[in-house]
Amino acid sequence: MARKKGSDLLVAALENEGVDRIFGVPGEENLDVVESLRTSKIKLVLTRHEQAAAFMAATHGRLTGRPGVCISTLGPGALNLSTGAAYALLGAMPMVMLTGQKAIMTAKQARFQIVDVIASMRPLTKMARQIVSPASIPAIVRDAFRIAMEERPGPVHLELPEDVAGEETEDIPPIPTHPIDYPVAPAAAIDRAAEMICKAQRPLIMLGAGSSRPKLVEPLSNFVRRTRIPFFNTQMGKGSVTGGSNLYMGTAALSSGDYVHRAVDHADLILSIGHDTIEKPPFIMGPQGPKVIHVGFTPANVDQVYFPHAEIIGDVGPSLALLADRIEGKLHIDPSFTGLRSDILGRIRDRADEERFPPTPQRIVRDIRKVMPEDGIVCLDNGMYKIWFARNYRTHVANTLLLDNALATMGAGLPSAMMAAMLYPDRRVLAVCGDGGFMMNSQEMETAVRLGLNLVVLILEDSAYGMIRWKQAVDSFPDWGLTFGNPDFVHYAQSYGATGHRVRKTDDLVPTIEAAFKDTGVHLITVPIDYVENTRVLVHELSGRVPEPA
Ligand SMILES: Cc1ncc(C[n+]2csc(CCOP(=O)(O)OP(=O)(O)O)c2C)c(N)n1
Ligand SMILES: [Mg+2]
Repeated sequence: MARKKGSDLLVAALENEGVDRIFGVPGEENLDVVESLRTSKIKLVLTRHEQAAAFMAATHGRLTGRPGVCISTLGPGALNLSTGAAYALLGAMPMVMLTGQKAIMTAKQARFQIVDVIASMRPLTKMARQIVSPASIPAIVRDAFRIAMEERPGPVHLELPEDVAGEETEDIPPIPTHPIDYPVAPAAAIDRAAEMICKAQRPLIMLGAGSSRPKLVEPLSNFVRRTRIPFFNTQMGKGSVTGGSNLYMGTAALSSGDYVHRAVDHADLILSIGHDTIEKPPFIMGPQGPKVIHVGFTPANVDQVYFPHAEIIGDVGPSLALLADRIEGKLHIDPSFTGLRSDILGRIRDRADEERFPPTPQRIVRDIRKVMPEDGIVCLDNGMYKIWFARNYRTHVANTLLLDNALATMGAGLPSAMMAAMLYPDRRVLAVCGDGGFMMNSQEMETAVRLGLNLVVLILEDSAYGMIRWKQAVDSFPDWGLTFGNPDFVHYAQSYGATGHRVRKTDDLVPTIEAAFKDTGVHLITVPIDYVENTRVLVHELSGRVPEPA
């Protein structure tokens, strides 16, 4: 029988899982793997930082349900994957991380570059394992992919030492894959929930992060269409229902006190679908308030602010279909939700047309919605603008506003948009970043240009870590220590071979983004942002302290 190296078995196992790209920065310990990749169907996509590779791989998992794969060397490279691991763990994104290691049978370089990577990955992953023999590779890889994909999805880590990668063994075939179906919730649980919903006067659906799983698009939309129950969503549940938009009550970008919470306060029962308590609470449960039914692949995590009264646990799609069978046509949805809805959405639209320069966040969100088709994908980094997008950006298609309300890390905006652009070359993809977050992974502009991606990056310039500066002001601290200078972003883009644009008047924003999309390649657009609205709306207006200024 032909002999194979450990790295050949690894790559064959990855091909067996349908992997088509691996993102990362190899080190010398990965060279056998690189050589095995050279003759495989899998592309090696070099990034300029491992963190970006992990963000891209995680986003692959988020958008497709199939783990993205990233690779790094030992020690320093592996540690650079950590933030991406945490991003995937908190965000429930399936991902497989492969890292190299010095040989385990010999120690010719003593302890040079060695850190206990497995130990560092353990709290950041669903599984972290060292591969100690080539013969175990097919089984370990299959197990890793299953664990990464199964509910609740997340990252796994495999460490492949240099000598195991290079060691020859018999050619062991990969383990065939098969689809896995989850059990459907038991009838008793569905009956109980149906009874509660039918008794309720003012039921309301909440779509949480888990409802954005790619396979739930159809079943969730059907459920809303059949039951006609009004719904709102958490930040990461945005867009998970298509159609039925006349039932959309808003997005909970804050935990309480926002306009959408009028609907929450009005409800006497909340059917909470896919809520994951890693998200900043979309509403606060207390001793009073609506009854809550949790629907999820896994039981609810009970927290001080989330302790459901009943649960439907099982495959969400078919379980909800059974629930709809029991309640369809039997509900009397309170008509006052309709009036409440137009009031909430009207408030959210406030100042979206304002002409002032620099533009307000509301205007920027409105303009972006204008240039993005329904299936266009907006990928946010983390900053103040995230709250505005979560509140104000209407989504009609699942996973068309990618934001991170879980780890809420800066630096993922550009890499996640690059991944979206690679997966959906025919759709418009826009990264929206603050001037702080963009600079945390801006080196990937080179990767984006090298890959020939069609991508537009919008930078919101306030020369500050704006969100922290805002919090500083809200907490009555003096304005101190949170501003910085920026490079000339137009020249910066050009130096990478991208096209740079600077928006100088508010009315230029739409045509500039539109022209960038009509052209091909990577475009970077910088626009200043007026953050006065942060305090005016999110503090004073919502707390009712300040009347509308003229
Ligand atoms: C990696 C990381 N570091 C720090 C933070 C804390 N943080 C949250 S928002 C923010 C400021 C973001 O600044 P910028 O990207 O310019 O966006 P802005 O709020 O100014 O629009 C900071 C420092 C974080 N979330 N992630
Ligand atoms: Mg900023």
